[in-house]
Amino acid sequence: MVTRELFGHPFSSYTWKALIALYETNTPFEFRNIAGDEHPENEAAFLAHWPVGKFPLLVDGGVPIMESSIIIEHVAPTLIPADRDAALETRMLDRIFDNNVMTPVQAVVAEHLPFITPTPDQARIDRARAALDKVYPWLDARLAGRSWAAHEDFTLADCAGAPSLFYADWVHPIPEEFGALRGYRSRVLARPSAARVVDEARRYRHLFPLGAPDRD
Ligand SMILES: N[C@@H](CCC(=O)N[C@@H](CS)C(=O)NCC(=O)O)C(=O)O
Repeated sequence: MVTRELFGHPFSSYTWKALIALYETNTPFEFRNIAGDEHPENEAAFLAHWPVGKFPLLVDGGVPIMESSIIIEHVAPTLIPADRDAALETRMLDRIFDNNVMTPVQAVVAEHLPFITPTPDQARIDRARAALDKVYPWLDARLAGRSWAAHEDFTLADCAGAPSLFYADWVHPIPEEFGALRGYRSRVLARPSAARVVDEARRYRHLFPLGAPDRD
């Protein structure tokens, strides 16, 4: 019997992060889609567990678990290396992808969503783009010579790297000169677990408020 339910939106970056870990580890679960009005009962159940309304949310045997990184630690502990130093590096890169890539990406996207920001604030957009311009060279240097973000194997950090870089390149293209970062983005998105979430979300691309590019 499936006791794990993941509430999320198929086009949401943080939902992708949790889904990648679940697919990567072949963990059985039921996906409860909260997209639009497709399944109103899912949204009601989700908000009953987590009134804050941030997704994804895992409900495991009736117990709600919030925050994508914690969901991954809960369902897929093998995606954290056993070695302490490697585990710290994995968690650090996970935080960097979320806080220094995905957060500015979300800030730019929010400025293009009229129901969040009726009057786009160009200064806020410029600050978020400048934050991406600072982190791209750092990531490029950090990823040079590596297959995966934090370790020789695919980890939690790559679950965060795939969605954050997918959307970052749509919002603020990664310059050609950052070959290691661009190569990592292609590699992590070709990983079957990541390619699957990208494919499953194709029918939602019209929702991307800056206009989805005709690639990926
Ligand atoms: N720190 C959270 C971030 C989750 C998050 O920002 N999710 C977005 C969707 S990708 C969301 O819930 N947006 C709706 C909202 O903020 O109300 C995590 O890692 O799970």
